[in-house]
Amino acid sequence: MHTLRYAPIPASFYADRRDKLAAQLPAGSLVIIHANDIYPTNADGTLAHHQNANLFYLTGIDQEETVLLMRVMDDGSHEDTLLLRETNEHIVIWEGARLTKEMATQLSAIDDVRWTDEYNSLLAEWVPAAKEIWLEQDNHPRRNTYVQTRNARMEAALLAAYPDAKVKCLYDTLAAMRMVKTEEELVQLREACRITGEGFVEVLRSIKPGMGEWEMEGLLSSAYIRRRARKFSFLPIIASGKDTCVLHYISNHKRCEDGDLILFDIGAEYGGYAGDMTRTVPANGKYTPRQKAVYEACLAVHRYAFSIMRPGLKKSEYERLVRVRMAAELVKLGLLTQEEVDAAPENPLCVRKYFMHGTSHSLGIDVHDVGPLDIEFAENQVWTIEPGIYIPAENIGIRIETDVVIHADGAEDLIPNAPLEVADIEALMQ
Ligand SMILES: [Mn+2]
Repeated sequence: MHTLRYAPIPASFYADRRDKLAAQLPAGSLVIIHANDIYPTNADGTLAHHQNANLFYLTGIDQEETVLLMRVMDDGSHEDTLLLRETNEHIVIWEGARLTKEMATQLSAIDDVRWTDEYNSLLAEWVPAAKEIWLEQDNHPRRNTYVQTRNARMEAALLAAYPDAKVKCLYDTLAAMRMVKTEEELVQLREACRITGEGFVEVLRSIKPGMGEWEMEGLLSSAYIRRRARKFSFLPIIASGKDTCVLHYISNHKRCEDGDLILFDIGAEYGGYAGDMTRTVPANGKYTPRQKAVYEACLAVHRYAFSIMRPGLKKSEYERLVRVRMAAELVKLGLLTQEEVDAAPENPLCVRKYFMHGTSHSLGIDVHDVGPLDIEFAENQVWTIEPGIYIPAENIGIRIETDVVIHADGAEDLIPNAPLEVADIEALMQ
């Protein structure tokens, strides 16, 4: 297989995922999952294709117009069919290489691969025979979109053609599966995280006052893509000075100045999996005493969060414990008074004045991965840990983020190659 930039997960993983999904669906179920659309820009332009995460999770196929159909039979077995956009020698010349049926079988372990022109005739045969139609409806709790996705459009078309079809939503079942990573997925995530950290350290050595945030973005892009990342896993935040306090600053248009902090919230995407890391460093290679004090307070909270993350702890309880610890640090920094904290010592929401976001989100194929907002931590989940302290009046915004996998005895750092300690960062920048 020489068509991919990355080493793919073995096809047995995808067969196993489909077995596990089918085992949770009643006999007579028909699963239909489409690729994401390629979104238009203007004229004949398009955005890059970004595969539907659930389709990728069940097939490993990263190509537009792909469809997965699964039929759960009366004996509990399942018959899987993959529909691919047709390719031939003529299409290859005009549009570039697409997967052949043989390549798709190698990647997905699905033997029955056909071209997409069979879609409607297969539905005509299989929809009326199915008891339930299980569709990919993205119900992420923070989803916010006014664009109809390809899966939503195909659902509307299906219901128009088959008004009696009993439609069910796959979201919760697939979210529960995707929350817990397999060994094969951890291989991809470890590589995404390795690239994320290693590329950052390469760039860190060349930073100096006067450098443009965009120049650092360019160097990082090179450092990641040279290591076989496809791209950044999300729009990179490279924020100097006052913009370290802007949580989603992405214009990266300023030159950093002597005395500034620079906040990097960045990640590489490898093999369809996302890294997500934040480091906050001094433009001139040395923190001021105040910057250092705030940094070390944030790092203390980061290390505390890391130390308590373990199976069985509820996410909401973890966030509360982190707020308690953060409150103590903010009092030491003179940002909160003890009286403010004592008003609600068990859950000091007053910390939100300086730390206004959550400490952790799940990570996987998506940067903000699937799963309920409140959940119990469990083995083989992958989470970020990213406390921050933002003081706009002092042009100090500090966030320290790593990614971890949870084991029976606690969290393992997936980005150990990027420095955390003040002394280590300053040494690398000399
Ligand atoms: Mn994050």
